[in-house]
Amino acid sequence: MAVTYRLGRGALASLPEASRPAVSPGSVRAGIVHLGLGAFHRAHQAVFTEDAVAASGGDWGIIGVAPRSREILDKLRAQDGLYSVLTVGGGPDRARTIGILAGFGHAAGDPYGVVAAIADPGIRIVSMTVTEKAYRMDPAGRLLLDDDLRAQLTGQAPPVGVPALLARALIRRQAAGGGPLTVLCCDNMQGNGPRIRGLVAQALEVAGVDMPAGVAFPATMVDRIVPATSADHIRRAAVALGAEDTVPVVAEPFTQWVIEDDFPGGRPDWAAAGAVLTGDVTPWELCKLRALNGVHSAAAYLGALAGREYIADSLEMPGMTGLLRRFIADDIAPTIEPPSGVTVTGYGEQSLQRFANRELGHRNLQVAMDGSQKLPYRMLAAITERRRAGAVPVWGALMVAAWMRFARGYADSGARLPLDDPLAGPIRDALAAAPDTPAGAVGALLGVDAIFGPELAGDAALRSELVRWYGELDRHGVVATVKGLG
Ligand code: CS2
Repeated sequence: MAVTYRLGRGALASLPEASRPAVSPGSVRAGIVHLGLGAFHRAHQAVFTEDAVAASGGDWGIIGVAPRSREILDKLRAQDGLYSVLTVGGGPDRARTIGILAGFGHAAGDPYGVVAAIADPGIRIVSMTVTEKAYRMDPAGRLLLDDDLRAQLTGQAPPVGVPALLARALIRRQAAGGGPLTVLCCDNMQGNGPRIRGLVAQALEVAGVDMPAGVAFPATMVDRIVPATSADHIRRAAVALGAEDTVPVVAEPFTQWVIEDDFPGGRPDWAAAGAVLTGDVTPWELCKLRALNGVHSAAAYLGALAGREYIADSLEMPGMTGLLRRFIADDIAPTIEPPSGVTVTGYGEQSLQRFANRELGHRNLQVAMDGSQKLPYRMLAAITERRRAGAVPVWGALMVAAWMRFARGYADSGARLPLDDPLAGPIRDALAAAPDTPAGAVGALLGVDAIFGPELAGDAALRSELVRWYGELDRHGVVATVKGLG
């Protein structure tokens, strides 16, 4: 199909009906400030919110805040805030335009503008998808305070980071008599709501104030696989949409959102858009973090070490799905009381099917990044629980050993692998100071306290299992090891 239009309000009438936004762009007043305007938010919460407003109304437009780069803002503004979601896999490509964005902010360039936006009484929800590392917390959930963060919290420096933005905005909102507010963390962390409550309370304490009344921090589980948009996705989005879009997002057909229903200032009718509103998110969170994300990370480290580019390639390695099934059944399932009507193995099976969606083009290296921040929720919590129950989680140990091999920075072929991780410095230092042997490397990495903590580092049975697997991977490589296990 010849593409003649550039996405923007003027092009909407020319798009096929099914590709137009469900709300009239610019007609919905803002009720939400969202920090983190990346692909995930635009393919997940923004879609749920647009559908909720289309179904039930409400002033729930989203002010999207980009934390650092302003490139996305410029591109979205050039398209009147419109972008498309390209759904791929399980049929022909489908593109849909989203028109729920009601304004923009830039945390790095105009932090006080963002603070003012959150303090506005029309805003009743501030949500976030900023990734684990942006919260600057240790494994126990305490703020990693340094002089820079202190200065941001006490108002001596602009509040450019997430903890300071939230704290300064709450202070300003309270001073202005702003009404109740919900802070909604949509990042992949266990107990994300309570964790962020603790973090914000600590940030406010440093700033010298108490947590204002009427602020809620519900937990939420978000789920949709949304890889980084490639040039090929941009091309396919243009074809499916019939208009050129410089910032489409690509996603799988599956989408799920489970939300603890605690919104003192009200909320969009997300249930009308298919979200589950519940009193307890925990069973869903645990399934998601361990039987989806944990397995995703495992496939990413093993695949990257074996030189595979995409998650779908990793799944196709002989023995891989069998091995991942054992990991789920033996080491993850015993740690989870699943939601009613769900089995962990069934949930895990669905995860494997979703990972096999080749159309997504999801790179192993994208899932592998930030391992130090992801591993604790995705693998180490389950391993700790199995060890406390007296079991040795053999497959879990293999997956952690695969991360350890990945952290060395080399694939089995000897090709370099990038260690894109906020703790890359300490990880490299620890490895450089230890002998390059399985016991040396495992010991060095277990000693990185910000990842493993004393309980796992002091566990002799776990350590020997890690050393054994590290040695296996070292001697035989991932391909042969996985082949023999599946
Ligand atoms: C992935 C997640 O990049 C990663 O670490 O495991 O982003 C995953 O695709 C989503 O959590 C799925 O909801």
